[in-house]
Amino acid sequence: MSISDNESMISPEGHRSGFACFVGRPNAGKSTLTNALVGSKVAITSDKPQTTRHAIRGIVHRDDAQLVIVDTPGLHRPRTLLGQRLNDVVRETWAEVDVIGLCVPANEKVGPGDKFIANELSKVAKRTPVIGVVTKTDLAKPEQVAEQLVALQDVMEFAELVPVSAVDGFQVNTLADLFVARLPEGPQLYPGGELTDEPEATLVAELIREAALDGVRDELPHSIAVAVEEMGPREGRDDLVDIYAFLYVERSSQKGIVLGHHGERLKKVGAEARRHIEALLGSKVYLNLHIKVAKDWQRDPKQLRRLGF
Ligand SMILES: Nc1nc2c(ncn2[C@@H]2O[C@H](COP(=O)(O)OP(=O)(O)OP(=O)(O)O)[C@@H](O)[C@H]2O)c(=O)[nH]1
Ligand SMILES: [Mg+2]
Repeated sequence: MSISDNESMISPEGHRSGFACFVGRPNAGKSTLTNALVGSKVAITSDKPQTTRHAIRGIVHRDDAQLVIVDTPGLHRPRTLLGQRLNDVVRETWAEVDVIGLCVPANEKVGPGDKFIANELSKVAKRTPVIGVVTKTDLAKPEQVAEQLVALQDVMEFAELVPVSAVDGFQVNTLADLFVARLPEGPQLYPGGELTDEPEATLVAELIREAALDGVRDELPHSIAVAVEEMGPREGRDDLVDIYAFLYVERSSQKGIVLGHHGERLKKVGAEARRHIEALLGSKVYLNLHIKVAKDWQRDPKQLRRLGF
């Protein structure tokens, strides 16, 4: 076998690889779309704004390409230090990828938030192609989708515009094709079958946070953070993983809400999270979940650092 044959095994002729990121205002459907593209839940989702708090990589494996999707936090007007940090993550991410997808929901008018982001992206677009992605088409009438595509043409010059639905799968593969077409030729970046490079403990903490977000309102979703303190197989058992995690809130009044009457709410959150964690780890899980007050952590650099921001 010649050297060139050998090389072509590592990186077959025409094989592409690289990074695409989703940006958009909170709740635009970026994480749900990331999961739909990857075909597995790598990012948590919720109807609360600012669910995503770091750049999450999801990997799409195809015969012709390896596409790494980077899901980012929703870009927003920051009111806390955490908010500023999240926005920084978005800008750092879009500066590094091969192609950007700007997500705007089909069922909401193009607003100042979308225009603000588009305006910033216009500066990046000279270097990096930006694809306009109209999300959640299943929630809009076809006329509304068409109107949204037209409205988006006014906010910036896109390399492409595509309507998709992560829920019914409409054009999800088309979007993958559009991304892949803009990746450079190159070999696989991740081993076959790897869907994300998120550490297991992070995925677990996120699943707990997702369960905790369900049913809370107003400021509380923003105040919740979760950290896994300890995680490992129970001694002498290969079918049971022990997980000790802290659920942080910012004020003691919030602690009561998360706990619920006689701790009922927290129990439900734990049970729901455990179901998802067991599916993720493929084993039984004992989850020990404790609430802690970390006063105003969203505004405190020291506490933010401790929580990984
Ligand atoms: N019907 C429908 N709902 C969707 C679709 N995509 C997302 N959603 C819903 O929209 C809400 C927000 O979705 P996310 O994927 O968490 O949004 P996001 O843009 O990642 O939000 P942040 O992380 O806060 O920036 C959730 O309730 C999703 O279930 C879709 O294609 N169709
Ligand atoms: Mg998200």
